[in-house]
Amino acid sequence: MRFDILTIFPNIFDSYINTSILKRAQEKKIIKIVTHDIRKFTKDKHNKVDDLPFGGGAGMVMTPQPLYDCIKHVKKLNKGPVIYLSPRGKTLSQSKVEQYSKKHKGMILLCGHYEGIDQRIIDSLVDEELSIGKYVLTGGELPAITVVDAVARLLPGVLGRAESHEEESFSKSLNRKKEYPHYTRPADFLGMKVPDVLMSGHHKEIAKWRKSKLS
Ligand code: 4GS
Repeated sequence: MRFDILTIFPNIFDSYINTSILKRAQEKKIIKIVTHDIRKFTKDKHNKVDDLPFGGGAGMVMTPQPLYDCIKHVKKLNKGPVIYLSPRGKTLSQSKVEQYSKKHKGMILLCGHYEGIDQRIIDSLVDEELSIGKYVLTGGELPAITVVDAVARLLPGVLGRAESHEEESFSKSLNRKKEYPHYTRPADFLGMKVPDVLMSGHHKEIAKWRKSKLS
């Protein structure tokens, strides 16, 4: 699956996408992640990406021309939906993440800054507005990384047995509930003991206990 990320801060992504599981997924060619610097598509001499809001008020708005040219350029490389990360969008959930991972060969993720982007870009080129939660961030970069990470880990071959997504919070197999608690060695840590049933070897009892701990 191909992810194209449109941002005015492409360097934000360097560390996260080139570490651990996303790094290995790219090496294995299961995913491709390409960042695009929106500022490179400016045409004015000061490379301005923002401007004052019509109607007045505080803050700046991302100006349409660089966004328009950048999105048009990326649409030639990626046939997936253009998704604008914004608190106005529908909130992301694990079932939505599963849909993206199954339905699409690619996604184009547009990161906003300041007060947001000119509405005419949303009306003409954005397929979907998506929020990662009901709070406000300084930019859409963390939401974009969140979407890439959540979708990529569901693609076949990305996770090994050690990081399996068979039984985890919000998975179908756990009826979309929060998962049960986990323990590892030592059996006694500073006097805090591991529940006896997990040490018993009774697989049926362990499954029953884990089910009882779902919420
Ligand atoms: C979110 C969010 C967000 C909104 C970007 C203010 C800068 C900021 N994007 N889910 N302008 N929550 N975006 O807070 O997606």
